[in-house]
Amino acid sequence: MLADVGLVGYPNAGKSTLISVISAAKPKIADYPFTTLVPNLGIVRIDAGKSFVVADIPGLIKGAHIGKGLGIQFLRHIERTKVLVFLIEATSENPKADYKVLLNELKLFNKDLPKKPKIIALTKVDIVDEKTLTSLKKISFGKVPTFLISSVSSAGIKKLVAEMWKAVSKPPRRQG
Ligand SMILES: Nc1nc2c(ncn2[C@@H]2O[C@H](COP(=O)(O)OP(=O)(O)O)[C@@H](O)[C@H]2O)c(=O)[nH]1
Ligand SMILES: [Mg+2]
Repeated sequence: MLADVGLVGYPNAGKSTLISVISAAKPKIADYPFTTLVPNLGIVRIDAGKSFVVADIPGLIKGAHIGKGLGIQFLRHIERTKVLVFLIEATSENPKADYKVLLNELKLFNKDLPKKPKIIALTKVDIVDEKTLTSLKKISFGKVPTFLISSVSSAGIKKLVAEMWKAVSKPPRRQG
């Protein structure tokens, strides 16, 4: 599998649904964890000649790097993607803590993984109340560009895809 963008996040974060709205792929979607047993690939078309491949990396949970859940067999796939998009549910009690756990899992698997260009998407904003939304808008994940999205209402999706394209099409940093 060769994808430009890898979607990482807890089971149920909305990875497969996002792929289904930004590409022509129709992955399996369900409201229970571990629906996705194989990475889904989708081609995102921006314009003529402008497209990239996105993959959802299933089953990342705490302990994935030592084989918990189903994450470990997929972590290998992320090693070959150029950009990582972290999907975190907007309804989470603590999105920052979730991000830390996810990032740490990647790091424990391969210390170079967190060095890849990163984007954060806070998902399912259609189901959070106005007050939560206001506080979510203020969360900062350091320098990592962050988007509030909903695959149901389409909120933020265009901006997220534009950022993905920007990161994918950027020439790699020159070594040494
Ligand atoms: N309300 C709402 N539900 C969503 C959204 N995205 C995904 N879901 C639901 O969340 C559940 C898990 O979605 P899925 O894409 O399978 O998550 P995955 O495990 O990360 O691939 C499903 O019931 C989806 O319908 C969204 O933007 N808004
Ligand atoms: Mg899935």
